[in-house]
Amino acid sequence: MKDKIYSEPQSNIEDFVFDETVSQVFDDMVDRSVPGYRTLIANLGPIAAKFIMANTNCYDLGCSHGAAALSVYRHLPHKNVTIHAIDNAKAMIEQCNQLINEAKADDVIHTHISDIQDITVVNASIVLLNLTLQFIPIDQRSIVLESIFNGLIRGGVCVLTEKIIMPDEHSESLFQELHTNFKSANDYSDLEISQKRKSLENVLIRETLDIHTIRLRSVGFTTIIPWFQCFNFVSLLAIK
Ligand code: GEK
Repeated sequence: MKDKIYSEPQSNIEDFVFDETVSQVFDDMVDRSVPGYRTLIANLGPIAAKFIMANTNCYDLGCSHGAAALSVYRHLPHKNVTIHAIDNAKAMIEQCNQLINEAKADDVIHTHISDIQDITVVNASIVLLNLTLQFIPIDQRSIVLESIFNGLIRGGVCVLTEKIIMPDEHSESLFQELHTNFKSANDYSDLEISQKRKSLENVLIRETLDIHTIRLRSVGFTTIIPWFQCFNFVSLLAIK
């Protein structure tokens, strides 16, 4: 279904929530809003295949419709793995369950409706935070990453994808403009772009790449490798 949520003028723009309305159009929304989303998803599977260890867990935190979990599933070298796909939005998990069912992946991918701040990561070889940490309050982010680090086995990886803010005004406005152009080219009107931006203002809180890297180091990750960037969307491999 095509995303038309912000196509009509709204007198009062409320904070963005991942509800039933968003879930219905999510696949179209993310594809038309996140430059490189398909590349990200397509490569999470092959990345996971390099790190996955038998008899461990893989976590997809903030899984939405499970695109990342399914990409991992499709590249599993063996089935001795459990993939936990977790999201606190019921509507997202319901759609995720349907797609997992269609892929006949129910034996491997287990879904959970939960806040990622309330889960304990255990015996993990891979933890995916694909565009999710940006929705966690800044003062909680270290706690989430610390718990991921503690739950990873040695050699395990946390893949962190974020929309970042650039450290200087010039590159920030350049990337804002390029991102806006990307959305316009994907058939979003100026009204849709500005209303969506307003609704995300207090919900999606961006930080610089430096801050993310420093935080990952501070919780214990020693090897941090940027593997993807398109404008202000960046993905890092943080290896334990
Ligand atoms: C993908 N990873 O397609 N606990 C659990 N889930 C949360 C929380 C939280 N505290 N906060 C937000 N979410 C996906 C895309 S979308 C990115 C991730 C975007 C969930 C929220 O419900 C939504 O499903 C997801 O994180 C963010 O690879 O919409 O920009």
